[in-house]
Amino acid sequence: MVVKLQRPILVGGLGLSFSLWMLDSWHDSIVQVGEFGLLSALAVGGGLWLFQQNRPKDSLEQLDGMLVDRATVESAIAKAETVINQLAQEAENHPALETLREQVAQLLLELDRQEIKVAVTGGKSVGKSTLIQVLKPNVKTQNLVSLEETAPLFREAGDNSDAAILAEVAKSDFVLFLTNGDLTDSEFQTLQQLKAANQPTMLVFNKQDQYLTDESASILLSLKQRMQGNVVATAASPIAIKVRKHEADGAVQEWMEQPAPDIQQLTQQLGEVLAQQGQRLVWVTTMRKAGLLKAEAKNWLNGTRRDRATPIIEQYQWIAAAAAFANPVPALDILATAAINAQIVMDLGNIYQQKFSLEQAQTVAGTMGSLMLKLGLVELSTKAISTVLKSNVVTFVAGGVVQGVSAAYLTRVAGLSLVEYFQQQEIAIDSGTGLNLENLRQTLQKIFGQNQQMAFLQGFVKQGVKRLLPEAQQVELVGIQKAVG
Ligand SMILES: Nc1nc2c(ncn2[C@@H]2O[C@H](COP(=O)(O)OP(=O)(O)OP(=O)(O)O)[C@@H](O)[C@H]2O)c(=O)[nH]1
Ligand SMILES: [Mg+2]
Repeated sequence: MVVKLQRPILVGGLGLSFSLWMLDSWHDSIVQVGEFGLLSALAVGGGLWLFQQNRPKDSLEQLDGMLVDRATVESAIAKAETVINQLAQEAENHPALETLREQVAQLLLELDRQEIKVAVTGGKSVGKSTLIQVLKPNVKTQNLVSLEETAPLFREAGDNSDAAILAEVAKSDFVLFLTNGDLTDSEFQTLQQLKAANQPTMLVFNKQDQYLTDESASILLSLKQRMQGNVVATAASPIAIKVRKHEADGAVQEWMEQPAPDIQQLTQQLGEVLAQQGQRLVWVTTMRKAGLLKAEAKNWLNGTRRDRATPIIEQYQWIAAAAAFANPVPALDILATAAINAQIVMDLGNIYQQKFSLEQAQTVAGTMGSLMLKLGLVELSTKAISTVLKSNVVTFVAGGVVQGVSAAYLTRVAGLSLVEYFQQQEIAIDSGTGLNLENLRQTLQKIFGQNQQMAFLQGFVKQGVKRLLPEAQQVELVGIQKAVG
């Protein structure tokens, strides 16, 4: 639905005056805003932005599935580089560019790295140090192999030092994950995490000598079932056993004897993996690092784009507010239409390298408007805003204030949703049909939820009222607020 505005609207207040002319219709409006800087001065605090990193795809079950060839890794590095170049294009002097580029160069060198890094990790006292000690002389391959122990995992519940340890682990090419029996929940979750991050891992059931033979066999079996293979049992330092010797003369001698470490299975399997797959393990690591680098570059890029998108959203927010205030229309569908127009879609799309024709932008705007209506967002926010207004501020203000503030609020939600939506789109949309409705709907609901907190709404309403009401009423308003608060 389109509302014709018959005359230019002049909105003033508190010296924050700005004028705007909306010609023709809400959709194809030509807008001029004076004192644009004032609009951006209305910076709304951070924390509203959600940083979403690309999550790794469901990992493949077996080591074989994780392994990649050189060309695949090279193309992953190239993709990271593309994002970095895009950042350079959009923010020439971005402070992160130098280190990002260094990292690319580093990754290219990494492709030919000869040394294979094996991380030995697990909970406290599972035998990491002991295992490394006995394993070192036994790992013989043509590649150099380093065995590095991490700090113990799972020290305290909810301990975030685990994240730092796992970040260290992520730099290694192969992981030996030690456990001393059936997996605890946190052990299992960490193993899943490693798998999801495409981190080749072998589960090592150490201290198997602490169990009876059939007991340890059944533990090994259950571990194998949970991990789908890739499990070995060891005893890096078996418990000393008492040896009793009966001499010919009837004397009995007793002494403690330290059995040799039982690590044959591990040495054999690890040796095989390293010898046969060493190079590919290095590539998998490089691939992971390329993915992280790309995500980091994307994050910077998104940050730069958000910095440019924010003032635009704010600009449109107050334009919508002023228009709805000056020409209050009670119907919710008109409010939805006022909140999001083709121009904001095009402006934000430009920032995110997603160019829309006017027609496509109109479709997107129309879709978003009707989504907001269907999802009940328009009704909900209008009600919430009028509640805030009544309880907090004034009852005597012109009816247009509710519409004005609601329109601003909806523009904000729509704008932020578009930003979030664009961020998730990997490739530019060349046609309006590229719009992912389901995705857009979810994003709208999410962003609406994030901006619905009472504290935020109250602040927002206050801002809106300040913008919309002339100075005289402001004074009264402050007085009433003081009396109420
Ligand atoms: N019975 C038995 N004890 C073992 C075995 N492996 C290690 N231990 C003992 O377990 C204890 C801890 O071993 P460490 O190698 O220090 O364990 P860790 O994981 O490095 O310990 P932190 O670094 O402190 O987390 C020592 O007393 C080892 O002798 C094993 O296979 N069987
Ligand atoms: Mg240790």
